[in-house]
Amino acid sequence: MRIHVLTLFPEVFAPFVETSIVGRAVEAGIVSFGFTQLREYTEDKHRSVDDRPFAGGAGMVLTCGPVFRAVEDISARCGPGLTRILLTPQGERLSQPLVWELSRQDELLLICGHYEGFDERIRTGLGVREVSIGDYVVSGGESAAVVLIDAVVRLLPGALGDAASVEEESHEGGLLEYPQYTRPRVFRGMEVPEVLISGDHAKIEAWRRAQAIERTQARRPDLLADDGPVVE
Ligand code: 6GU
Repeated sequence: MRIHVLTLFPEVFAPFVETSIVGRAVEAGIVSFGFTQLREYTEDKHRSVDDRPFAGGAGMVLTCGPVFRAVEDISARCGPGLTRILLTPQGERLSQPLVWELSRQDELLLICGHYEGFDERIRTGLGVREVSIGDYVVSGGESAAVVLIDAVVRLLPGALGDAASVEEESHEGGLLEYPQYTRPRVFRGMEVPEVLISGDHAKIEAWRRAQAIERTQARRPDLLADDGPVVE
């Protein structure tokens, strides 16, 4: 997979794409990145990317010109399967099914905005998919892009050492993950559940599933509603 990022702050991505799972995936050739400075597509002396909103209102708005020129230039250097994603709190909320879907694309272009928002024609005129990372506001699309990149890259074949670990994580199968323990068996009087030391694999599996369901019911009943997983 190749991931292009259009941003006013390309420098914030470096430590992230060089570290941990994402860093190893880059080294293994599973994913590669290209970062483009939006300001390189400005045409005025001040290299401005934003302007005051028509009819007034708070803050500044990202203008069409630099974004259109940059997206068109990047697209011309990409294959026909490039998926354009605009990171915005108004977008479709990122979920594990959406992350899986994005992980199956060959090439992504993540467009990060700053300031108060985008000129509406960026949404309507560029054929973008709008994605939000949750129901709260962060100041720029960069931190949202980092979340999306991390969630997608770890699903690429070979990115995680242990293939089984993806399926057992929280949100796979629509449930939160069961509780986990490691040594020591007793820590400050807190014991590891007996069943996990029993060696009875069927019993352990049943306990884990029951714990996952109980935990999901207690913390995130919304995940069990309607089209959620089948819980016996
Ligand atoms: Cl994608 N961008 C910004 N600025 N805030 C957000 C978001 C994105 N997703 C949730 N909040």
